[in-house]
Amino acid sequence: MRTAPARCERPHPARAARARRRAGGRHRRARLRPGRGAAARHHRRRRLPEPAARPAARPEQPRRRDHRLLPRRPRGEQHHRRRGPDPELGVDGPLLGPTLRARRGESVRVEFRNELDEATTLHWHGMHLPAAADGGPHQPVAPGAGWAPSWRVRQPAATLWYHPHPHGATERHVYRGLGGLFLIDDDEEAALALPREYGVDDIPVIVQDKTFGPVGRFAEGARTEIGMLGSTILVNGTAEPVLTVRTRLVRLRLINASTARCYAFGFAADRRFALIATDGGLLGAPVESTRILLSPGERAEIVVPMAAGETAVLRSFPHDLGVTPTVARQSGAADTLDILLLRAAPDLRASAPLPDRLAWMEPLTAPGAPVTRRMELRDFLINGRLMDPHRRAATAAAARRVEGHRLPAPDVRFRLALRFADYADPAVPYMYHYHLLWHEDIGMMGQFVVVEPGTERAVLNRAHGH
Ligand SMILES: [Cu+2]
Repeated sequence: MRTAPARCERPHPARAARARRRAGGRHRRARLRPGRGAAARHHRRRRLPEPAARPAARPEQPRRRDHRLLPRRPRGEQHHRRRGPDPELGVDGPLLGPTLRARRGESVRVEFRNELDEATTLHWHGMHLPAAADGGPHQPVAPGAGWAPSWRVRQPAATLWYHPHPHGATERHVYRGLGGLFLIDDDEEAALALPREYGVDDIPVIVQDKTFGPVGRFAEGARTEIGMLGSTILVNGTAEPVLTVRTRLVRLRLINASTARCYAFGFAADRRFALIATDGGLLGAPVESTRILLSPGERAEIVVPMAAGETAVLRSFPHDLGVTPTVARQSGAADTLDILLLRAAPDLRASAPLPDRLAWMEPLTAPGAPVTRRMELRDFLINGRLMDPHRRAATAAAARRVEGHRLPAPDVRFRLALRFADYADPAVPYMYHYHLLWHEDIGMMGQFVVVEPGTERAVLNRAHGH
């Protein structure tokens, strides 16, 4: 069982906000530039902050943990009107929010008070939980009101995150800064020789692209076909960050928390790293790689070997989204972006070598008669339709979250096997949607309820007023 190291600090102290504004001024009209020369800019870089961690319960404590979360504008913001109408938003702080942690088997309760002046929600992206705790657009929390979902953690160790999911405004709320990490721990992961000291050799890397306006505020820029693309990369809320590495192996938990941009993460000179986990948690074994493509909402954990005194720049490289060169350019797929400079200390602490095997993965076998649903994603529509809060599909008993975020190439068909094993609730739906958040806001979203086997027809008839 781990707790937060004492040296954790808030992700965005006033210092970071000032740094962002400075960066914003400098980057305002900057074109996206290739990452070369990053090493020469060390002196201008700022230490990568990691969000403060709220630890999981200790084994001797009751296995239950309460968290309070307050999405809000930064305090005193009303005194700074002339900076512009759209301040950044944060959860318990000026930007982003604390890292929540829970162990498998632990009960979590989150007390959430909305201190914004508009309705929002908090959605637990990737969490296996009852629909009523999901924080989708069906659970808006009015300004000044509260919401207190609770659930038991019933999934393997993984890097998840939380973000708002208000109907039609998800992109804006995420872009302006609401969101944070939710790390799940379990015994299986804890038994492996992996770097896991938060903020020391286990580093959250929340990647977002922003456009800064003339007064250093996030500006909502023009949208391309996929949504807004920013020319300044922030990691954990900080521009041009540097991470001092003190161990031979460093684990990076990469989270694409951007609203539209995909990233193909990798290092200069094709430095190899080990991919150890993706959205659902640990892989069966580490996979040596030089690139990992993450579309919005996706996570991956990589372990990077470092030598004493050297530097390495985590970049995003041009990647193939299966679209025409013009669309690729408009979608940011042709960009090279510096994400994070890793600078190894002159003396590195030894790390245990990575284990050959990681998690045991339960094979997903199709049941005798699976229900097949066809989804066609085309022209901003799913199956030719926009989101309609009154239309639902019912699917038999209980949910495994849909984690199929990858932007599919046109005319590519693929099959996903989804298993629904618990949490039937005929009244409250789950969402499935594009994680290009602008597309989601304009209606590329659908909903389904999970019901006990055999009750599908009755539930649908009731929902549609028959
Ligand atoms: Cu999400």
